[in-house]
Amino acid sequence: MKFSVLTLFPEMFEMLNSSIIGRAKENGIIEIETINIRDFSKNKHKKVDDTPYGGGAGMVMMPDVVYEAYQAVKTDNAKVIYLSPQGKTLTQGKVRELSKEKHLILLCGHYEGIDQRVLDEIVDEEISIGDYVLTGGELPSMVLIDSVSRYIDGVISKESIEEESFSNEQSLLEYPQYTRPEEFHGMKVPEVLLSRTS
Ligand code: 4H3
Repeated sequence: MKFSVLTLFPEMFEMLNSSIIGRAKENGIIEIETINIRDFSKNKHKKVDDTPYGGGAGMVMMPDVVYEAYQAVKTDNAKVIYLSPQGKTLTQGKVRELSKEKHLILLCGHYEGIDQRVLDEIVDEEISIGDYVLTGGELPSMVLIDSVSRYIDGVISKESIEEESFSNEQSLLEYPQYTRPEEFHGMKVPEVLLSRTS
């Protein structure tokens, strides 16, 4: 699975070099490419945004710069996702569906958003990670990358995927977990679990 992230803040994605996702990258199981949208500005001051037509607060990312960045990474089998509070809420079912794709292009907005015309032209799906507004699409992109990567073969054990919450049709909830010591601050591990340490 390849993720291409279009963003003004590629350094934020260094977080994904740690832990399980970092190891999956090292092992070549997933690839995460970040593209700095600013690199595609033709303006001498590397400007990427402008004031909105019709007025209002804040700045809007310009369509041509975003389009050029997209052109630099698109492939024939890529699916383009725009992270926004207006999108369809990400669910575990959606995560599993996306994990079957070969190439996801994640478009991260900043400021007030992105010119609607380039969104209409390149975006296949608009996704939200929940009903709240963030300063940019970077954190939602990372949430999507993390959740989708768990379904890629070799990233985590098969058992972890099968045992987890939401993964089966009954939406079985995860139960509380315990490890050693057997007693902590006077609280004991439930008796029923003590004979079943694997
Ligand atoms: C996604 C993006 C929340 C979510 C986001 C979410 C900034 C999109 C700007 C960025 C637009 C304002 N906030 N809930 N913010 O998944 O470019 O909407």
